[in-house]
Amino acid sequence: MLAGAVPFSAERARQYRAAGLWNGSTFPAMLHDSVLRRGEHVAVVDASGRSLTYRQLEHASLVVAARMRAAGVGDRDRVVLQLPNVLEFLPVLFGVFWIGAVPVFALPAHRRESIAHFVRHADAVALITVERHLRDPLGDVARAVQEELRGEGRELLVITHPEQLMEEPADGVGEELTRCAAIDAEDVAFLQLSGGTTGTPKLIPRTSDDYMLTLRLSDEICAVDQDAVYLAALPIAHNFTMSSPGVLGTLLAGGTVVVAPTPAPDVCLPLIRRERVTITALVPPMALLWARHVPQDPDVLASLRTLLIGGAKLTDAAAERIAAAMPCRLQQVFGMAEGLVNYTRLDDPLEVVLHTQGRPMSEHDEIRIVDEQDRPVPRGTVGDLLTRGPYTINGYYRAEETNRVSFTSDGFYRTGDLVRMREDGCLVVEGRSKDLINRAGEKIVAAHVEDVLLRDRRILDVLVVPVPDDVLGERVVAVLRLQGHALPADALEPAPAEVARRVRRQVRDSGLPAFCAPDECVLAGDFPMTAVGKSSRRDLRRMLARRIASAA
Ligand code: J2J
Repeated sequence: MLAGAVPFSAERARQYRAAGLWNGSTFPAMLHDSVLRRGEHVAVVDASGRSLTYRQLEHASLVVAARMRAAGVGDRDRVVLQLPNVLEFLPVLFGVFWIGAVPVFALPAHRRESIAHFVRHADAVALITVERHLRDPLGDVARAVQEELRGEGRELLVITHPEQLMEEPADGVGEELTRCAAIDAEDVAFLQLSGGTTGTPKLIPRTSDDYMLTLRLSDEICAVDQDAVYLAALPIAHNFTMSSPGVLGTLLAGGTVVVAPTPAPDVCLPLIRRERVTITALVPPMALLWARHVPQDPDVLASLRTLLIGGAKLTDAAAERIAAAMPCRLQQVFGMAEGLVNYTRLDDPLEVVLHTQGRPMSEHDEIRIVDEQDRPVPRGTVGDLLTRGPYTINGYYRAEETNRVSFTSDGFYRTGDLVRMREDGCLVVEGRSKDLINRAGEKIVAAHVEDVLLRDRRILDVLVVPVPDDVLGERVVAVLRLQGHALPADALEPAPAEVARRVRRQVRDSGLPAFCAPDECVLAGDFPMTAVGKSSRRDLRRMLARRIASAA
């Protein structure tokens, strides 16, 4: 096992093997299987229409492997990938797998501090990125990180033209260079990043065996087969887009991956029509945006069968809005890069699809919902979600201290999510344990207030956050984006008195306790986003704190 990763206990590993959950498959083997079955089928196509068949994808990844190996990258070396959604993502990824190196998945939106942190923390030997993505000079960032490390006496190989890695050398790629590394499926295949909306991302070691299981289960639950055409709208590097069922689930099934440079509807809707996309995945704010831009022409979305929504809470009101607007079925996904993934099922009643975050993928997923003393709460009561299972990690990479608080002594991961389990076994996410607003001792679930407010069609989106208050401890602030009220992206301004009155009345009339009514309402241009496009409460709280400090 890669040093710094926490292995499964021998007993649990034995059970998972015996139950056939882990089957020894690896990523190069998975791709080769698909080549055998689907060699001439298009594996990946990008927005400009460039494409690779399965055979071409495998060949390109062998060229990448040979070039990486010739550059001195070898078995178990860590390689940070900061690649946007470009065609090269897949050949580079499989090339890195092929030589037994360990990719670390940075997101295009990560800034220099985070990239430097990943490189140092993983002790990476190489960083592969592009010169530019949208307006971001990722190449400059990479070279700045390289300089920084050089100052510490460390060399970092930086590659900013991944397409050059795919160029066939004039004298071919020697057989020796393209020999696949001997890969142990129970060892770490890559380091994924934690997606929490707080703090610096942690590194998550996932094994081939455990990840292959998530792909197989996801394909089955989402009905992804060789006819699937999956649109990667969110960043491919994110665990949701990568595996639920995502890009890798689609390649496992022998389908086609369509790569979109951004999830914006003006980019994605034409791609859906052109490539006859059957399935895609979005975070809730983006799904709400799509729902407002559904084209009149029914042909545009005619091929789309499934829209997966996950990554952050989809409130009931938002779910209803999206279901009413989108001409396809919805599937909610409540997943985490640490492992556990829950889905609503394709044959679930609409009520379940709209109002729950589904249930675990595997019957081997162990779920505990507990109170502050780690005692199980009665069914239906909100508590902290703990989990353990055949594809959930046992510890973050090189993080002994964090692991002591993030895992129980018997190996359950503390998700930090507040959930309740309904009688039918479905989970409902009520918030993050840290997101509770504590107003003079009254605990307020931000998502409940947001849900009530989203029922008003004039409100495009809303975040309810706490702001420190001398009297109350924390007061409740609703930050609103209003229909027909465009503001500059980073604007925050007090809402007109009549809007604030309406908002308070709406919360009180909803049956929520009176203390849930926002003490203050603020209008915003855009919400700050995390690297994958979830609305970031943490950044919004910071912005509000700055605004309050400058007003004082
Ligand atoms: C509420 N909160 C959710 C949901 C994630 C599939 C889908 C998403 C992710 C992901 C993923 C939520 N409702 N439907 O990896 O494979 C919040 C929870 C969770 C955290 C994990 C996948 N879906 N969340 O979002 O590692 O708080 O993974 O613990 O980025 O997002 O974030 P991340």
